[in-house]
Amino acid sequence: MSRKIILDCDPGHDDAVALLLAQANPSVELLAVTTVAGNQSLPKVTHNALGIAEVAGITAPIAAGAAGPLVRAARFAGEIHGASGLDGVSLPEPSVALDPRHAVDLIVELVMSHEPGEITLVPTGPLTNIALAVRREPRIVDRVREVVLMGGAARTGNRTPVAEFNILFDPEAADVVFSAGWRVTMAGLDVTHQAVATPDVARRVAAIGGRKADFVVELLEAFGRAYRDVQGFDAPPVHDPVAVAVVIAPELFEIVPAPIAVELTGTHTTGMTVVDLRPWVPRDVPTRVVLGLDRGRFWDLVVDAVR
Ligand SMILES: [Ca+2]
Repeated sequence: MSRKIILDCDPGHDDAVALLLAQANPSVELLAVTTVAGNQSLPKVTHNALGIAEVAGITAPIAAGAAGPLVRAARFAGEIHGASGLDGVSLPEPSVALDPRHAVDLIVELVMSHEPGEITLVPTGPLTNIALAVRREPRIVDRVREVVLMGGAARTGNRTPVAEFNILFDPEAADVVFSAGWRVTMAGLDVTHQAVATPDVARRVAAIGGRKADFVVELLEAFGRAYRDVQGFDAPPVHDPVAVAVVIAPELFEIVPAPIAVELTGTHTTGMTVVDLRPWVPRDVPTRVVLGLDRGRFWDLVVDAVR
């Protein structure tokens, strides 16, 4: 039986791969795509989502959400994703129309109109929309099956020594989501930095041919350049599809229950996800951290999705 998901994203090169995977893999059913400011401004990431939907053949509703963090000023990720949020990639003009509903309303509507435990939320951007949905309709906490998110880090950050971009962009929203009491599975940098797209991945995708494959090859090249220039990676870590893959095939991942708190007031640690991995700490908590993956089989999922 396929798992119903709502993908909340800020495309973004790696969000694009997450969307392709979610649309094509038969183990998940994409109910809606919602957008949030993060990698770039809300109009830009929403435009990108519509263009990606065109390439990926997504027919689910696409709705725009929060234009900025709950409390703080927005700081986009232009150095990685460029001025458009998807630099270096040729995007078709979208023919699908944006859904008129606000993303937060759409999330609440879908979760409340499905059976409890049916819908999994998969956020791959800042957690603003998800936090707002919890505030707007607290009953979604008991109805959502699980939140599987890309964000955070148990060990090393990227925006700061300890903070990952999505969480640092809106730490107050992340705090709401991590402390709500529903099951949260955090696929952060600990695992996504292992999900690197080495040249053999690009070669496999290129060999498929066609519009979708060309799009992904272009996207991996642009992402590769940015990660080489800015963070010194030989091959780019493709973060966001990891969260989708955790829903599709959890057996490919090392997932450990652990208490997770979001640092809001640290002098040097704001936006850090504090993951308690001390062995004697009780593990009967609703939060889990993903620490490892079967890299080969992860890329098999992505390559199959493109095919
Ligand atoms: Ca993202």
